[in-house]
Amino acid sequence: MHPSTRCVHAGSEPEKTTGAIFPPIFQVSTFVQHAPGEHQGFDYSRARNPTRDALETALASLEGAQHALAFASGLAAEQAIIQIFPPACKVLVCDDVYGGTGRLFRTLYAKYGFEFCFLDMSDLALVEQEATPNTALIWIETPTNPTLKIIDIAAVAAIAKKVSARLVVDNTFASPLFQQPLALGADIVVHSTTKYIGGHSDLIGGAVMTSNSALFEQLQYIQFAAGAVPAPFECFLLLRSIKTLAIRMQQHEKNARQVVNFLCNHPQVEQVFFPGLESHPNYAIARKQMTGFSGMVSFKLQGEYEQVKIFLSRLRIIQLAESLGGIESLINHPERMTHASVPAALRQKLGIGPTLLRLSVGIEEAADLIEDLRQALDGK
Ligand code: P1T
Repeated sequence: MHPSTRCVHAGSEPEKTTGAIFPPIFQVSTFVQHAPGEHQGFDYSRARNPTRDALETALASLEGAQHALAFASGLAAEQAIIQIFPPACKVLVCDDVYGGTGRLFRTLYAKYGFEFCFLDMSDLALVEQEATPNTALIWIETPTNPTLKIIDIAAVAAIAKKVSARLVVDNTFASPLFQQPLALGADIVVHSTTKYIGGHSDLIGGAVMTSNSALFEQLQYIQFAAGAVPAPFECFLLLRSIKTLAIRMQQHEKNARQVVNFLCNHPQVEQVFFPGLESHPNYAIARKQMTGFSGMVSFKLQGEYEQVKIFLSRLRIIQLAESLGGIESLINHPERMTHASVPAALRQKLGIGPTLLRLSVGIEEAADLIEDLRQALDGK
């Protein structure tokens, strides 16, 4: 089935008792039992809820996975994954991860003895070198946040296999529409559903997908036992959002290409980062493993932070805010916002400096976005 059709129908079986076209919001905490322990598959909403079931069916379908689990946030989903692994194991993490992911690992999990090793995984030789036999987990985000490097998923999966490590791919930036990491050899996919899957900047959510039943059972137990589950209303909103994911992604990408073209030709713009540019250093891999490049674009302005601040203050349509993947265009200053928790030396190495901006191109008319950028850059 084509992904667009799956988006519309996955998890949306008509409701059994009434024939309602898609599942309602089961806004309940508990379910009546006929006798102790005898019920219809649902006993308490932390364990299972029909609206969440429907969402999880849709999420699995999107990633071509056997199983999916929904969480209260992207970071809650990440935390569930980390909890599968024994403390004191080595974890390779791509250096350009979302600031909050790095913070979760550095400040909350390192103290349990996990050895987190942050490295540039677009350099496969480095991954080979660091993937020693005590490596239990390799964690990548591709495209990376915020410099949009591309990591070769199939190649890293092969390295992981050699040392019997699990490979996790954070697929938030590409969305399941444009990249399918499980088919490329990843064991687990994680998403912040707050972003493209939710798509409307109106909820916080996370998801984990896998086709490995043993991993799924462990993750499901953690979801139940630790309890970071989304509310039924959030599940409903996500199900509703998924129906338009394909069409939104096409528009994000179309707009991003036009915005990139404008930025590349503006004298105030020093450098543009977009995996769909032939000049991008990882363009060949992007072409190989992605079917689209989504709406994320980063760029460096000429000058100093003061000029960047003026530029940001002049924007009228594009809003300065954290997050991404919503229908409205958002701009972010990674150094001072999303990646402020990254150690300064690493930020410098990654090029997350005072003039770097990250733009999440929305689904507005591209000409309006370009005009907004133009007037803010030109000051007239
Ligand atoms: O915010 P939350 O739903 O918990 O998701 C965390 C997360 C995980 N992975 C990636 C790639 C992310 O970008 C995020 C959250 N990112 C932002 C808030 C941001 O502006 O980059």
